[in-house]
Amino acid sequence: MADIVLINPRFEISYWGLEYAMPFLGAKAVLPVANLPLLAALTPAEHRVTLIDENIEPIDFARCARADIVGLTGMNVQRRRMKEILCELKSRGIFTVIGGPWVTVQEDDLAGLADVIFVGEAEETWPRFLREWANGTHQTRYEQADRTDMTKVPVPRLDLLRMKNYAFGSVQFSRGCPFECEFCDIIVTFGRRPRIKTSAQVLAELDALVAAGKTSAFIVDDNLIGNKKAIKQVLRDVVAWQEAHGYPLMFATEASIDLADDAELMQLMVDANISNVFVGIETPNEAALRETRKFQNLRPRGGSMLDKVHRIQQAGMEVWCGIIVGFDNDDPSIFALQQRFVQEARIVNVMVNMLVAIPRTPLYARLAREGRLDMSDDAASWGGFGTNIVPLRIGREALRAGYVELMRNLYATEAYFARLDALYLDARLQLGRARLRYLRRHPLRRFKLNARLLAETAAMFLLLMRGVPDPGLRREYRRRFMRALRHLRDPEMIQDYALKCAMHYHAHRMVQEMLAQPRLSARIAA
Ligand code: B12
Ligand code: SF4
Repeated sequence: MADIVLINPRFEISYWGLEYAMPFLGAKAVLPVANLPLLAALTPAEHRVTLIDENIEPIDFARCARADIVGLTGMNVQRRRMKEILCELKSRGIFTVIGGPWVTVQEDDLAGLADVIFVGEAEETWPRFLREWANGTHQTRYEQADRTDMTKVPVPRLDLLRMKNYAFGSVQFSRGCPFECEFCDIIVTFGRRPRIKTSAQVLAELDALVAAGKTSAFIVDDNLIGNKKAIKQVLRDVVAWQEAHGYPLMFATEASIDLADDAELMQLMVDANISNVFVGIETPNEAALRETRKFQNLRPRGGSMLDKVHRIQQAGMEVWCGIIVGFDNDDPSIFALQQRFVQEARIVNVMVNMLVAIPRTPLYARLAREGRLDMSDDAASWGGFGTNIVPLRIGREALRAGYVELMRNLYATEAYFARLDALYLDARLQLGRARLRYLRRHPLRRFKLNARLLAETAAMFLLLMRGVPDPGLRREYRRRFMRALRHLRDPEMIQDYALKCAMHYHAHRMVQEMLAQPRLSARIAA
Protein backbone atom coordinates (compact mmCIF):
# COMPACT_ATOMS: atom_id res chain seq x y z
CA MET A 1 0.00 0.00 0.00
CA ALA A 2 1.25 3.50 -0.85
CA ASP A 3 0.43 6.78 0.83
CA ILE A 4 -0.07 9.19 -2.11
CA VAL A 5 -0.50 12.97 -2.04
CA LEU A 6 -1.58 14.78 -5.22
CA ILE A 7 -1.19 18.56 -5.44
CA ASN A 8 -2.64 21.30 -7.63
CA PRO A 9 -0.39 24.38 -7.20
CA ARG A 10 -1.68 27.89 -6.64
CA PHE A 11 -2.70 29.73 -9.82
CA GLU A 12 -1.42 33.15 -10.63
CA ILE A 13 -4.17 35.74 -10.84
CA SER A 14 -6.00 35.37 -14.15
CA TYR A 15 -9.18 36.25 -16.00
CA TRP A 16 -10.69 32.88 -15.15
CA GLY A 17 -9.44 32.64 -11.60
CA LEU A 18 -11.86 35.41 -10.50
CA GLU A 19 -9.64 35.79 -7.46
CA TYR A 20 -10.84 39.31 -6.61
CA ALA A 21 -14.50 38.25 -6.90
CA MET A 22 -14.17 35.16 -4.73
CA PRO A 23 -14.82 36.86 -1.37
CA PHE A 24 -18.23 38.00 -2.69
CA LEU A 25 -19.11 34.54 -3.93
CA GLY A 26 -18.36 32.90 -0.60
CA ALA A 27 -15.85 30.54 -2.23
CA LYS A 28 -12.08 30.18 -2.29
CA ALA A 29 -11.66 29.14 -5.93
CA VAL A 30 -13.73 28.98 -9.11
CA LEU A 31 -13.67 25.22 -9.63
CA PRO A 32 -11.52 22.20 -8.87
CA VAL A 33 -9.12 20.93 -11.53
CA ALA A 34 -10.64 17.79 -13.01
CA ASN A 35 -7.43 15.76 -13.02
CA LEU A 36 -6.77 15.25 -9.30
CA PRO A 37 -10.08 13.57 -8.37
CA LEU A 38 -9.82 11.56 -11.58
CA LEU A 39 -6.29 10.34 -10.77
CA ALA A 40 -7.56 9.42 -7.31
CA ALA A 41 -10.34 7.36 -8.90
CA LEU A 42 -7.78 5.63 -11.11
CA THR A 43 -5.73 4.66 -8.07
CA PRO A 44 -6.31 1.05 -6.96
CA ALA A 45 -8.25 0.81 -3.69
CA GLU A 46 -5.33 -0.60 -1.66
CA HIS A 47 -3.56 2.79 -1.81
CA ARG A 48 -4.45 5.86 0.22
CA VAL A 49 -4.84 9.18 -1.65
CA THR A 50 -4.93 12.72 -0.28
CA LEU A 51 -5.70 15.66 -2.58
CA ILE A 52 -4.34 19.13 -1.89
CA ASP A 53 -5.47 22.14 -3.90
CA GLU A 54 -3.24 25.03 -2.95
CA ASN A 55 -5.92 27.43 -4.16
CA ILE A 56 -8.00 26.23 -1.21
CA GLU A 57 -5.51 25.33 1.50
CA PRO A 58 -1.77 25.71 2.09
CA ILE A 59 0.49 22.75 1.34
CA ASP A 60 1.52 20.92 4.47
CA PHE A 61 5.05 19.90 3.48
CA ALA A 62 5.51 17.94 6.69
CA ARG A 63 2.48 15.86 5.66
CA CYS A 64 3.99 15.42 2.20
CA ALA A 65 7.24 14.21 3.77
CA ARG A 66 5.34 11.28 5.30
CA ALA A 67 3.92 10.21 1.91
CA ASP A 68 5.44 7.54 -0.31
CA ILE A 69 4.60 9.41 -3.52
CA VAL A 70 3.77 13.08 -4.07
CA GLY A 71 2.30 13.99 -7.46
CA LEU A 72 1.99 17.43 -8.98
CA THR A 73 -0.13 18.73 -11.84
CA GLY A 74 -0.10 22.13 -13.52
CA MET A 75 -0.71 24.39 -16.51
CA ASN A 76 1.78 26.87 -17.99
CA VAL A 77 0.45 29.57 -15.65
CA GLN A 78 1.37 27.41 -12.66
CA ARG A 79 4.84 26.43 -13.74
CA ARG A 80 6.73 28.84 -11.51
CA ARG A 81 4.87 27.60 -8.47
CA MET A 82 5.35 24.00 -9.63
CA LYS A 83 9.10 24.60 -9.64
CA GLU A 84 9.07 26.09 -6.14
CA ILE A 85 7.03 23.21 -4.77
CA LEU A 86 9.23 20.59 -6.43
CA CYS A 87 12.38 22.24 -5.04
CA GLU A 88 10.87 22.16 -1.56
CA LEU A 89 9.82 18.51 -1.93
CA LYS A 90 13.24 17.56 -3.31
CA SER A 91 15.02 19.28 -0.44
CA ARG A 92 13.06 17.00 1.88
CA GLY A 93 14.01 13.92 -0.16
CA ILE A 94 10.41 13.16 -1.16
CA PHE A 95 9.67 10.87 -4.12
CA THR A 96 7.84 13.01 -6.69
CA VAL A 97 5.92 12.51 -9.92
CA ILE A 98 4.62 15.17 -12.31
CA GLY A 99 2.05 15.32 -15.10
CA GLY A 100 -0.54 17.60 -16.67
CA PRO A 101 -0.84 20.19 -19.45
CA TRP A 102 2.44 22.04 -18.85
CA VAL A 103 4.95 19.19 -18.64
CA THR A 104 3.12 17.48 -21.48
CA VAL A 105 4.18 20.27 -23.82
CA GLN A 106 7.48 21.24 -22.15
CA GLU A 107 8.98 18.11 -20.67
CA ASP A 108 12.40 19.54 -19.92
CA ASP A 109 11.18 22.62 -18.01
CA LEU A 110 11.18 20.79 -14.69
CA ALA A 111 13.92 18.33 -15.59
CA GLY A 112 15.80 16.92 -12.64
CA LEU A 113 13.18 18.12 -10.16
CA ALA A 114 10.86 15.11 -10.29
CA ASP A 115 11.54 11.39 -10.16
CA VAL A 116 8.91 10.42 -12.72
CA ILE A 117 7.21 12.39 -15.49
CA PHE A 118 3.87 11.62 -17.16
CA VAL A 119 3.31 12.99 -20.63
CA GLY A 120 -0.27 13.34 -21.89
CA GLU A 121 -3.23 11.34 -20.67
CA ALA A 122 -2.62 8.97 -17.79
CA GLU A 123 -5.64 6.67 -17.46
CA GLU A 124 -3.43 3.69 -18.39
CA THR A 125 0.00 4.88 -17.31
CA TRP A 126 -0.89 5.97 -13.76
CA PRO A 127 -2.20 2.55 -12.60
CA ARG A 128 0.66 0.88 -14.50
CA PHE A 129 3.23 3.05 -12.73
CA LEU A 130 1.69 2.23 -9.34
CA ARG A 131 1.99 -1.49 -10.08
CA GLU A 132 5.59 -1.08 -11.21
CA TRP A 133 6.47 1.20 -8.29
CA ALA A 134 5.15 -1.47 -5.90
CA ASN A 135 7.55 -4.06 -7.26
CA GLY A 136 10.43 -1.64 -7.78
CA THR A 137 10.44 -1.67 -11.58
CA HIS A 138 8.98 1.74 -12.34
CA GLN A 139 10.33 3.89 -15.15
CA THR A 140 11.21 7.60 -15.09
CA ARG A 141 8.94 8.57 -18.02
CA TYR A 142 5.47 7.39 -18.97
CA GLU A 143 3.51 8.19 -22.11
CA GLN A 144 0.49 6.23 -23.28
CA ALA A 145 0.82 4.53 -26.64
CA ASP A 146 -2.89 5.01 -27.31
CA ARG A 147 -5.32 7.74 -26.37
CA THR A 148 -7.62 7.01 -23.46
CA ASP A 149 -10.82 5.12 -24.15
CA MET A 150 -13.26 7.59 -22.63
CA THR A 151 -15.94 4.95 -22.17
CA LYS A 152 -13.77 3.39 -19.45
CA VAL A 153 -12.98 6.51 -17.41
CA PRO A 154 -14.21 6.17 -13.79
CA VAL A 155 -16.25 8.70 -11.78
CA PRO A 156 -13.81 11.19 -10.18
CA ARG A 157 -13.38 11.02 -6.37
CA LEU A 158 -15.07 14.31 -5.50
CA ASP A 159 -15.34 13.05 -1.93
CA LEU A 160 -11.61 13.75 -1.54
CA LEU A 161 -12.02 17.47 -2.29
CA ARG A 162 -13.47 20.21 -0.11
CA MET A 163 -16.20 20.87 -2.67
CA LYS A 164 -17.95 23.56 -0.67
CA ASN A 165 -14.92 25.83 -1.18
CA TYR A 166 -15.47 25.96 -4.94
CA ALA A 167 -18.00 28.21 -6.67
CA PHE A 168 -18.65 25.53 -9.33
CA GLY A 169 -18.05 21.86 -9.86
CA SER A 170 -16.31 20.37 -12.90
CA VAL A 171 -17.33 17.49 -15.11
CA GLN A 172 -16.01 16.17 -18.41
CA PHE A 173 -18.15 14.69 -21.19
CA SER A 174 -15.53 14.40 -23.96
CA ARG A 175 -11.94 15.10 -25.04
CA GLY A 176 -10.52 16.28 -28.34
CA CYS A 177 -11.53 18.78 -31.01
CA PRO A 178 -11.80 18.29 -34.79
CA PHE A 179 -10.37 21.68 -35.75
CA GLU A 180 -6.79 22.69 -36.48
CA CYS A 181 -6.04 26.10 -35.00
CA GLU A 182 -2.32 26.72 -35.39
CA PHE A 183 -1.73 27.91 -31.82
CA CYS A 184 -3.63 25.12 -30.07
CA ASP A 185 -1.90 22.50 -27.93
CA ILE A 186 -5.16 20.77 -27.07
CA ILE A 187 -5.28 18.94 -30.39
CA VAL A 188 -1.61 18.02 -30.01
CA THR A 189 -2.29 16.39 -26.66
CA PHE A 190 -5.85 15.15 -26.99
CA GLY A 191 -6.15 14.69 -30.74
CA ARG A 192 -8.63 15.77 -33.37
CA ARG A 193 -11.02 12.86 -32.99
CA PRO A 194 -13.49 13.71 -30.22
CA ARG A 195 -13.89 10.86 -27.73
CA ILE A 196 -17.04 10.84 -25.64
CA LYS A 197 -18.11 9.17 -22.42
CA THR A 198 -21.28 7.11 -22.37
CA SER A 199 -24.45 8.71 -21.02
CA ALA A 200 -24.32 6.33 -18.06
CA GLN A 201 -20.86 7.65 -17.09
CA VAL A 202 -21.92 11.27 -17.49
CA LEU A 203 -25.09 10.81 -15.43
CA ALA A 204 -23.15 9.06 -12.66
CA GLU A 205 -20.87 12.11 -12.50
CA LEU A 206 -23.86 14.43 -12.34
CA ASP A 207 -25.21 12.42 -9.42
CA ALA A 208 -21.83 12.79 -7.70
CA LEU A 209 -21.87 16.57 -8.22
CA VAL A 210 -25.33 16.84 -6.70
CA ALA A 211 -24.28 14.61 -3.80
CA ALA A 212 -21.33 16.99 -3.25
CA GLY A 213 -23.80 19.86 -2.89
CA LYS A 214 -23.08 21.61 -6.19
CA THR A 215 -25.74 23.57 -8.08
CA SER A 216 -23.63 24.49 -11.09
CA ALA A 217 -20.71 22.97 -12.95
CA PHE A 218 -18.29 23.69 -15.75
CA ILE A 219 -18.22 21.04 -18.47
CA VAL A 220 -14.45 21.05 -18.99
CA ASP A 221 -14.48 19.65 -22.53
CA ASP A 222 -12.03 21.03 -25.07
CA ASN A 223 -14.98 21.54 -27.43
CA LEU A 224 -18.29 20.07 -26.27
CA ILE A 225 -19.65 19.92 -29.82
CA GLY A 226 -16.63 18.30 -31.53
CA ASN A 227 -18.84 15.34 -32.45
CA LYS A 228 -22.30 16.83 -32.80
CA LYS A 229 -24.19 13.62 -33.47
CA ALA A 230 -22.74 11.81 -30.46
CA ILE A 231 -23.07 14.71 -28.03
CA LYS A 232 -26.70 15.21 -28.99
CA GLN A 233 -27.50 11.74 -27.69
CA VAL A 234 -25.71 12.40 -24.40
CA LEU A 235 -27.48 15.74 -24.09
CA ARG A 236 -30.88 14.10 -24.59
CA ASP A 237 -30.06 11.85 -21.64
CA VAL A 238 -28.91 14.83 -19.58
CA VAL A 239 -32.21 16.57 -20.36
CA ALA A 240 -34.13 13.52 -19.13
CA TRP A 241 -31.93 13.42 -15.99
CA GLN A 242 -32.59 17.12 -15.32
CA GLU A 243 -36.34 16.59 -15.73
CA ALA A 244 -36.30 13.60 -13.41
CA HIS A 245 -34.28 15.41 -10.73
CA GLY A 246 -35.85 18.87 -10.92
CA TYR A 247 -33.01 20.63 -12.77
CA PRO A 248 -30.52 20.61 -9.91
CA LEU A 249 -27.53 21.64 -12.07
CA MET A 250 -26.78 24.64 -14.27
CA PHE A 251 -23.84 24.28 -16.67
CA ALA A 252 -21.26 26.35 -18.50
CA THR A 253 -19.01 24.95 -21.21
CA GLU A 254 -16.72 25.63 -24.19
CA ALA A 255 -17.79 25.19 -27.82
CA SER A 256 -16.78 26.29 -31.30
CA ILE A 257 -18.82 28.92 -33.13
CA ASP A 258 -20.35 26.45 -35.58
CA LEU A 259 -22.72 25.75 -32.69
CA ALA A 260 -24.77 28.64 -34.11
CA ASP A 261 -25.36 26.63 -37.31
CA ASP A 262 -27.19 23.84 -35.50
CA ALA A 263 -30.52 24.93 -34.03
CA GLU A 264 -31.29 21.46 -32.68
CA LEU A 265 -27.99 21.32 -30.83
CA MET A 266 -28.50 24.77 -29.29
CA GLN A 267 -31.97 23.75 -28.17
CA LEU A 268 -30.66 20.56 -26.61
CA MET A 269 -27.98 22.49 -24.75
CA VAL A 270 -30.54 24.95 -23.43
CA ASP A 271 -32.83 22.07 -22.45
CA ALA A 272 -29.91 20.43 -20.64
CA ASN A 273 -29.58 23.71 -18.68
CA ILE A 274 -26.28 24.83 -20.24
CA SER A 275 -26.51 28.57 -19.76
CA ASN A 276 -23.03 29.87 -20.61
CA VAL A 277 -20.82 28.94 -23.50
CA PHE A 278 -17.24 30.08 -23.98
CA VAL A 279 -16.40 30.49 -27.68
CA GLY A 280 -12.96 31.00 -29.21
CA ILE A 281 -13.69 34.08 -31.29
CA GLU A 282 -9.98 35.01 -31.44
CA THR A 283 -10.30 37.91 -33.89
CA PRO A 284 -12.61 39.74 -36.29
CA ASN A 285 -9.55 40.11 -38.59
CA GLU A 286 -10.25 37.55 -41.30
CA ALA A 287 -6.68 37.48 -42.60
CA ALA A 288 -5.55 36.56 -39.08
CA LEU A 289 -8.20 33.81 -38.85
CA ARG A 290 -6.91 32.35 -42.13
CA GLU A 291 -3.31 32.66 -40.95
CA THR A 292 -4.10 30.73 -37.77
CA ARG A 293 -6.23 28.14 -39.59
CA LYS A 294 -9.33 28.93 -37.56
CA PHE A 295 -11.45 28.18 -40.60
CA GLN A 296 -14.60 27.41 -38.63
CA ASN A 297 -14.82 31.11 -37.71
CA LEU A 298 -14.65 32.06 -41.40
CA ARG A 299 -17.38 29.84 -42.80
CA PRO A 300 -19.76 32.16 -44.64
CA ARG A 301 -22.71 29.79 -44.13
CA GLY A 302 -25.03 31.12 -41.45
CA GLY A 303 -23.79 34.71 -41.58
CA SER A 304 -20.98 36.62 -39.91
CA MET A 305 -19.41 35.82 -36.54
CA LEU A 306 -21.48 38.62 -35.08
CA ASP A 307 -24.71 37.04 -36.37
CA LYS A 308 -23.66 33.71 -34.93
CA VAL A 309 -22.95 35.11 -31.48
CA HIS A 310 -26.34 36.80 -31.50
CA ARG A 311 -28.02 33.57 -32.57
CA ILE A 312 -26.52 31.66 -29.65
CA GLN A 313 -27.70 34.41 -27.30
CA GLN A 314 -31.18 34.33 -28.81
CA ALA A 315 -31.29 30.59 -28.31
CA GLY A 316 -30.89 31.25 -24.56
CA MET A 317 -27.18 30.98 -23.77
CA GLU A 318 -24.78 33.70 -22.77
CA VAL A 319 -21.62 33.79 -24.88
CA TRP A 320 -18.24 34.33 -23.24
CA CYS A 321 -15.23 34.53 -25.48
CA GLY A 322 -11.50 34.55 -25.90
CA ILE A 323 -9.82 37.03 -28.20
CA ILE A 324 -6.19 37.23 -29.27
CA VAL A 325 -4.03 40.12 -30.43
CA GLY A 326 -0.62 39.86 -32.06
CA PHE A 327 -1.24 37.68 -35.11
CA ASP A 328 1.11 38.26 -38.04
CA ASN A 329 -1.76 39.92 -39.89
CA ASP A 330 -2.53 42.31 -37.03
CA ASP A 331 -1.44 45.92 -37.23
CA PRO A 332 -2.11 48.60 -34.60
CA SER A 333 -5.70 48.97 -35.81
CA ILE A 334 -6.53 45.57 -34.32
CA PHE A 335 -7.18 46.90 -30.82
CA ALA A 336 -10.01 49.20 -31.90
CA LEU A 337 -11.39 46.47 -34.17
CA GLN A 338 -11.54 43.99 -31.31
CA GLN A 339 -13.17 46.51 -29.00
CA ARG A 340 -15.88 47.28 -31.56
CA PHE A 341 -16.60 43.62 -32.22
CA VAL A 342 -16.97 42.74 -28.55
CA GLN A 343 -19.26 45.70 -27.88
CA GLU A 344 -21.48 44.88 -30.87
CA ALA A 345 -21.53 41.21 -29.97
CA ARG A 346 -22.71 42.09 -26.42
CA ILE A 347 -20.14 39.72 -24.98
CA VAL A 348 -19.78 40.79 -21.37
CA ASN A 349 -16.88 38.61 -20.24
CA VAL A 350 -13.96 38.52 -22.61
CA MET A 351 -10.62 36.83 -22.08
CA VAL A 352 -7.97 38.84 -23.90
CA ASN A 353 -4.66 37.16 -24.72
CA MET A 354 -1.58 38.06 -26.68
CA LEU A 355 -0.73 35.36 -29.17
CA VAL A 356 1.59 32.93 -27.37
CA ALA A 357 3.42 29.98 -28.92
CA ILE A 358 2.89 26.93 -26.74
CA PRO A 359 5.61 24.31 -27.26
CA ARG A 360 4.75 21.42 -29.60
CA THR A 361 2.12 23.42 -31.50
CA PRO A 362 2.41 24.10 -35.25
CA LEU A 363 2.70 27.80 -34.39
CA TYR A 364 5.71 27.12 -32.18
CA ALA A 365 7.38 25.10 -34.93
CA ARG A 366 6.76 27.80 -37.54
CA LEU A 367 8.05 30.63 -35.38
CA ALA A 368 11.11 28.59 -34.39
CA ARG A 369 11.84 28.14 -38.10
CA GLU A 370 11.38 31.86 -38.65
CA GLY A 371 13.59 32.74 -35.67
CA ARG A 372 10.73 34.60 -34.00
CA LEU A 373 10.63 32.99 -30.59
CA ASP A 374 11.96 35.10 -27.77
CA MET A 375 12.35 33.35 -24.44
CA SER A 376 13.94 36.34 -22.73
CA ASP A 377 12.54 38.68 -20.05
CA ASP A 378 8.93 39.17 -21.11
CA ALA A 379 8.55 35.52 -21.88
CA ALA A 380 8.86 34.85 -18.16
CA SER A 381 5.30 36.07 -17.76
CA TRP A 382 3.73 34.57 -20.85
CA GLY A 383 0.50 32.71 -20.46
CA GLY A 384 -0.93 35.77 -18.77
CA PHE A 385 0.53 39.08 -19.62
CA GLY A 386 3.34 38.93 -22.13
CA THR A 387 4.37 36.75 -25.05
CA ASN A 388 7.25 34.64 -26.27
CA ILE A 389 6.57 35.74 -29.86
CA VAL A 390 8.29 38.49 -31.78
CA PRO A 391 5.30 40.10 -33.51
CA LEU A 392 5.49 40.97 -37.21
CA ARG A 393 3.63 44.22 -37.74
CA ILE A 394 3.44 45.67 -34.24
CA GLY A 395 6.43 46.35 -31.98
CA ARG A 396 6.61 44.23 -28.86
CA GLU A 397 6.19 47.14 -26.48
CA ALA A 398 3.34 48.52 -28.58
CA LEU A 399 1.64 45.13 -28.48
CA ARG A 400 1.82 45.05 -24.70
CA ALA A 401 0.62 48.63 -24.42
CA GLY A 402 -2.20 48.00 -26.92
CA TYR A 403 -3.18 44.87 -25.02
CA VAL A 404 -3.44 46.70 -21.70
CA GLU A 405 -5.27 49.58 -23.33
CA LEU A 406 -7.75 47.13 -24.84
CA MET A 407 -8.28 45.51 -21.45
CA ARG A 408 -8.76 48.92 -19.90
CA ASN A 409 -11.30 49.93 -22.54
CA LEU A 410 -13.20 46.65 -22.44
CA TYR A 411 -13.45 46.69 -18.69
CA ALA A 412 -14.09 50.40 -18.30
CA THR A 413 -17.26 50.57 -16.22
CA GLU A 414 -19.25 52.28 -18.97
CA ALA A 415 -18.26 49.83 -21.72
CA TYR A 416 -18.73 46.75 -19.55
CA PHE A 417 -22.19 47.69 -18.33
CA ALA A 418 -23.22 48.87 -21.79
CA ARG A 419 -22.61 45.30 -23.01
CA LEU A 420 -24.31 43.80 -19.98
CA ASP A 421 -27.39 45.99 -20.21
CA ALA A 422 -27.64 45.55 -23.97
CA LEU A 423 -27.75 41.79 -23.43
CA TYR A 424 -29.67 41.42 -20.17
CA LEU A 425 -32.06 44.37 -20.30
CA ASP A 426 -32.48 45.36 -23.98
CA ALA A 427 -32.15 41.96 -25.67
CA ARG A 428 -33.81 40.34 -22.62
CA LEU A 429 -31.52 37.35 -22.49
CA GLN A 430 -33.24 34.62 -20.48
CA LEU A 431 -30.98 31.94 -19.06
CA GLY A 432 -32.26 28.69 -17.59
CA ARG A 433 -35.37 28.51 -19.79
CA ALA A 434 -35.78 24.77 -19.39
CA ARG A 435 -35.63 25.02 -15.62
CA LEU A 436 -38.16 27.86 -15.68
CA ARG A 437 -40.54 25.69 -17.69
CA TYR A 438 -40.09 22.91 -15.17
CA LEU A 439 -40.61 25.24 -12.20
CA ARG A 440 -43.87 26.58 -13.62
CA ARG A 441 -45.18 23.06 -13.20
CA HIS A 442 -43.77 22.82 -9.64
CA PRO A 443 -44.72 26.02 -7.77
CA LEU A 444 -43.43 24.92 -4.36
CA ARG A 445 -39.98 24.13 -5.73
CA ARG A 446 -40.08 27.40 -7.61
CA PHE A 447 -40.82 29.30 -4.44
CA LYS A 448 -37.99 27.58 -2.55
CA LEU A 449 -35.47 28.09 -5.34
CA ASN A 450 -36.38 31.74 -5.80
CA ALA A 451 -36.12 32.37 -2.08
CA ARG A 452 -32.65 30.79 -2.04
CA LEU A 453 -31.48 32.72 -5.11
CA LEU A 454 -32.69 36.03 -3.73
CA ALA A 455 -31.13 35.41 -0.31
CA GLU A 456 -27.80 34.49 -1.95
CA THR A 457 -27.98 37.54 -4.19
CA ALA A 458 -28.65 39.88 -1.29
CA ALA A 459 -25.70 38.41 0.62
CA MET A 460 -23.42 38.70 -2.41
CA PHE A 461 -24.38 42.28 -3.10
CA LEU A 462 -23.97 43.30 0.53
CA LEU A 463 -20.49 41.76 0.60
CA LEU A 464 -19.68 43.63 -2.60
CA MET A 465 -20.82 46.92 -1.08
CA ARG A 466 -18.66 46.27 1.95
CA GLY A 467 -15.66 44.85 0.11
CA VAL A 468 -15.14 47.30 -2.77
CA PRO A 469 -13.02 50.13 -1.39
CA ASP A 470 -13.64 52.65 -4.21
CA PRO A 471 -16.85 54.65 -3.41
CA GLY A 472 -17.30 55.65 -7.07
CA LEU A 473 -17.31 52.02 -8.14
CA ARG A 474 -19.67 51.05 -5.33
CA ARG A 475 -22.06 53.81 -6.37
CA GLU A 476 -21.95 52.62 -9.97
CA TYR A 477 -22.66 49.01 -9.00
CA ARG A 478 -25.54 50.12 -6.79
CA ARG A 479 -27.03 52.33 -9.49
CA ARG A 480 -26.74 49.65 -12.17
CA PHE A 481 -28.08 46.90 -9.94
CA MET A 482 -31.08 48.95 -8.81
CA ARG A 483 -31.89 49.74 -12.42
CA ALA A 484 -31.61 46.07 -13.33
CA LEU A 485 -33.96 45.18 -10.48
CA ARG A 486 -36.63 47.33 -12.10
CA HIS A 487 -36.34 45.39 -15.37
CA LEU A 488 -35.51 41.82 -14.40
CA ARG A 489 -38.24 39.52 -13.14
CA ASP A 490 -36.43 36.22 -12.80
CA PRO A 491 -34.34 35.76 -9.59
CA GLU A 492 -31.83 33.71 -11.61
CA MET A 493 -31.14 36.70 -13.86
CA ILE A 494 -31.03 39.05 -10.87
CA GLN A 495 -28.40 36.85 -9.28
CA ASP A 496 -26.45 36.75 -12.53
CA TYR A 497 -26.51 40.53 -12.71
CA ALA A 498 -25.06 40.81 -9.20
CA LEU A 499 -22.44 38.23 -10.16
CA LYS A 500 -21.53 40.36 -13.17
CA CYS A 501 -20.87 43.29 -10.83
CA ALA A 502 -18.48 41.10 -8.83
CA MET A 503 -16.82 39.90 -12.02
CA HIS A 504 -16.39 43.44 -13.19
CA TYR A 505 -14.56 44.18 -9.98
CA HIS A 506 -12.19 41.29 -10.63
CA ALA A 507 -11.37 42.51 -14.15
CA HIS A 508 -11.09 46.09 -12.92
CA ARG A 509 -8.49 45.08 -10.31
CA MET A 510 -6.54 43.09 -12.89
CA VAL A 511 -6.42 46.12 -15.19
CA GLN A 512 -5.36 48.39 -12.32
CA GLU A 513 -2.46 46.06 -11.60
CA MET A 514 -1.38 45.99 -15.22
CA LEU A 515 -1.51 49.77 -15.40
CA ALA A 516 0.57 50.06 -12.25
CA GLN A 517 3.57 48.57 -14.07
CA PRO A 518 5.83 51.61 -14.61
CA ARG A 519 7.03 50.74 -18.13
CA LEU A 520 3.51 50.31 -19.37
CA SER A 521 1.90 53.28 -17.76
CA ALA A 522 4.64 55.49 -19.26
CA ARG A 523 4.03 53.99 -22.70
CA ILE A 524 0.24 54.36 -22.50
CA ALA A 525 0.53 57.91 -21.22
CA ALA A 526 2.75 58.69 -24.22
C1 B12 B 1 -11.61 23.26 -18.81
C2 B12 B 1 -10.38 24.09 -18.93
C3 B12 B 1 -10.34 25.24 -18.19
C4 B12 B 1 -11.41 25.60 -17.17
C5 B12 B 1 -11.15 24.93 -15.85
C6 B12 B 1 -9.74 25.15 -15.33
C7 B12 B 1 -9.44 24.48 -14.05
N1 B12 B 1 -9.15 25.26 -13.03
O1 B12 B 1 -9.50 23.27 -14.00
C8 B12 B 1 -11.27 27.13 -17.15
C9 B12 B 1 -12.15 27.65 -18.25
C10 B12 B 1 -11.64 27.83 -15.85
C11 B12 B 1 -9.81 27.27 -17.55
C12 B12 B 1 -9.03 28.31 -17.18
C13 B12 B 1 -7.73 28.47 -17.60
N2 B12 B 1 -7.07 27.70 -18.48
CO1 B12 B 1 -7.75 26.05 -19.15
N3 B12 B 1 -8.30 24.48 -19.96
C14 B12 B 1 -9.33 23.73 -19.78
C15 B12 B 1 -9.28 22.50 -20.71
C16 B12 B 1 -10.18 22.74 -21.91
C17 B12 B 1 -9.64 21.17 -20.05
C18 B12 B 1 -8.90 20.91 -18.74
C19 B12 B 1 -9.42 19.69 -18.07
O2 B12 B 1 -10.07 19.75 -17.05
N4 B12 B 1 -9.17 18.51 -18.64
C20 B12 B 1 -9.57 17.24 -18.10
C21 B12 B 1 -8.46 16.63 -17.24
C22 B12 B 1 -8.89 15.31 -16.69
O3 B12 B 1 -7.36 16.45 -18.10
P1 B12 B 1 -5.87 16.88 -17.68
O4 B12 B 1 -5.88 17.99 -16.75
O5 B12 B 1 -5.07 17.03 -18.90
O6 B12 B 1 -5.37 15.58 -16.88
C23 B12 B 1 -5.02 14.36 -17.51
C24 B12 B 1 -3.54 14.26 -17.89
O7 B12 B 1 -2.94 15.48 -18.22
C25 B12 B 1 -2.90 13.61 -16.70
N5 B12 B 1 -2.42 14.44 -15.59
C26 B12 B 1 -2.71 15.71 -15.28
N6 B12 B 1 -2.05 16.06 -14.18
C27 B12 B 1 -1.35 15.01 -13.74
C28 B12 B 1 -0.55 14.84 -12.64
C29 B12 B 1 0.04 13.61 -12.41
C30 B12 B 1 0.90 13.41 -11.22
C31 B12 B 1 -0.19 12.54 -13.32
C32 B12 B 1 0.39 11.22 -13.07
C33 B12 B 1 -0.99 12.73 -14.45
C34 B12 B 1 -1.57 13.95 -14.65
O8 B12 B 1 -3.91 12.79 -16.18
C35 B12 B 1 -5.21 13.28 -16.48
C36 B12 B 1 -6.02 12.12 -17.01
O9 B12 B 1 -5.54 11.68 -18.26
C37 B12 B 1 -7.77 22.51 -21.07
C38 B12 B 1 -7.44 21.88 -22.40
C39 B12 B 1 -6.91 20.50 -22.17
N7 B12 B 1 -7.53 19.56 -22.76
O10 B12 B 1 -5.96 20.32 -21.42
C40 B12 B 1 -7.40 23.97 -20.97
C41 B12 B 1 -5.98 24.35 -20.59
C42 B12 B 1 -5.47 23.39 -19.55
N8 B12 B 1 -6.12 25.68 -20.01
C43 B12 B 1 -5.12 26.44 -20.25
C44 B12 B 1 -4.98 27.76 -19.74
C45 B12 B 1 -3.77 28.54 -20.20
C46 B12 B 1 -5.93 28.32 -18.87
C47 B12 B 1 -5.89 29.72 -18.24
C48 B12 B 1 -4.56 30.17 -17.73
C49 B12 B 1 -6.45 30.71 -19.27
C50 B12 B 1 -6.34 32.17 -18.85
N9 B12 B 1 -5.47 32.88 -19.54
O11 B12 B 1 -7.02 32.61 -17.97
C51 B12 B 1 -6.91 29.58 -17.10
C52 B12 B 1 -6.29 29.17 -15.75
C53 B12 B 1 -6.89 29.90 -14.59
C54 B12 B 1 -7.57 29.06 -13.54
N10 B12 B 1 -7.54 29.61 -12.34
O12 B12 B 1 -8.13 28.00 -13.73
C55 B12 B 1 -4.13 25.78 -21.17
C56 B12 B 1 -2.83 25.34 -20.49
C57 B12 B 1 -1.66 25.38 -21.44
C58 B12 B 1 -0.59 24.42 -21.01
N11 B12 B 1 -0.20 23.50 -21.89
O13 B12 B 1 -0.13 24.45 -19.89
C59 B12 B 1 -4.98 24.61 -21.75
C60 B12 B 1 -4.19 23.37 -22.17
C61 B12 B 1 -5.77 25.17 -22.96
C62 B12 B 1 -4.99 26.04 -23.87
N12 B12 B 1 -4.14 25.55 -24.71
O14 B12 B 1 -5.17 27.22 -23.80
N13 B12 B 1 -9.39 26.20 -18.26
S1 SF4 C 1 -11.41 25.17 -31.79
FE1 SF4 C 1 -10.41 25.45 -29.79
S2 SF4 C 1 -9.86 23.40 -29.08
FE2 SF4 C 1 -10.36 23.26 -31.27
S3 SF4 C 1 -8.39 23.40 -32.32
FE3 SF4 C 1 -9.24 25.47 -32.22
S4 SF4 C 1 -8.44 26.39 -30.30
FE4 SF4 C 1 -8.09 24.16 -30.21
